[in-house]
Amino acid sequence: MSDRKLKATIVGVGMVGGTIASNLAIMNLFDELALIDVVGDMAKGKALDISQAGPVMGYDTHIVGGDSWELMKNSDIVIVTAGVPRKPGMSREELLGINYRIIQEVSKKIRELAPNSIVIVVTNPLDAMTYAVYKITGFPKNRVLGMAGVLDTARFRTFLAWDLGVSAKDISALVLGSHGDTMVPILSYTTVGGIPIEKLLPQQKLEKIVERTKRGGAEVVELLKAGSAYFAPAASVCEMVEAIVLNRKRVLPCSVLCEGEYGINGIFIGVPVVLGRNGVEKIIEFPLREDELKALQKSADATKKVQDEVNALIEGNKE
Ligand code: TXD
Repeated sequence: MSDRKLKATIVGVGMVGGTIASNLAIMNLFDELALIDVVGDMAKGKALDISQAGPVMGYDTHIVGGDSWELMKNSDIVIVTAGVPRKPGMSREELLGINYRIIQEVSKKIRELAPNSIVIVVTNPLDAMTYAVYKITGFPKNRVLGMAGVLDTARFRTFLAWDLGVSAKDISALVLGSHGDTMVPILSYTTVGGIPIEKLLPQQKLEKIVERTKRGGAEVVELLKAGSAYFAPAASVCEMVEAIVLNRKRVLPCSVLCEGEYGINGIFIGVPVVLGRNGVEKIIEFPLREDELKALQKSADATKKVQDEVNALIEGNKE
């Protein structure tokens, strides 16, 4: 038997990162979890707290926390949730600049200390930050992916299930595109126990649900008053992690580098992929309805603009 230990690191253990850490411990996927945050004592405190839930919840994962980058050494999976959310009066460009600097530092450390890891990015603006990690680490494209589609799809499935009065488990759906206003819920391939959704709900109702899905994050933010959603985002990340670690070959929408698929080139955007031990094992390309394909390409155009800003930041940072 191999004595190789599986290790995951979470960089940024705020609301989303802390919840991911707790979930991963409960899921018993790793021998070791490392929690890194600029606020070192907070990361240490969360590591301690989650460890102490172990005897009750039935796990004995070794969990460490702090502000030292060394903690991530030799991780198999690195999850990046470090960043700041937008504050009132702050422009998206300002947020992009601040989070880019954080992502830049994190990416360099990943390259140095966890060179063989698979990186899952959560920080917003999601698709552009995933692109930044890809560029700065220099990792192959199968080892850098962003989480958004699983969350957006989970929200879509939840709303559909409520409307139909059925279990959300029986709703198979797909939300593609960028994590933002231009996301594309694919109605033509959404089914309820195998039945096409468009046969079960009138167009007007579906449009309302699509709109609510697009505002899914904002709706939670408005209610929480401080911060944004974290339970559903963390659960979504963990589903991706499980698919990779257990080599499940799950088909999930993730932000990955498209190179010609769906007519999109050189852009990180949400498309269906097969997730397994090698990370992104394959992008699944299938014929979309014309309006859906157009919406996906429009979403890619919007992402490209932000990605170009990232490119400018990368260029500006070269000595
Ligand atoms: O679908 C999605 N991808 C998203 C994305 C769903 C939910 C949240 N989404 C984004 O994730 C959100 O817009 C943020 O950019 C991140 C993290 O959200 P969270 O709600 O967890 O934010 P917090 O609670 O503010 O946590 C961020 C932590 C915080 O503890 C900081 O101290 C830390 O990041 N941080 C850092 N850690 C390490 N290194 C550096 N440089 C650093 N800077 C901040």
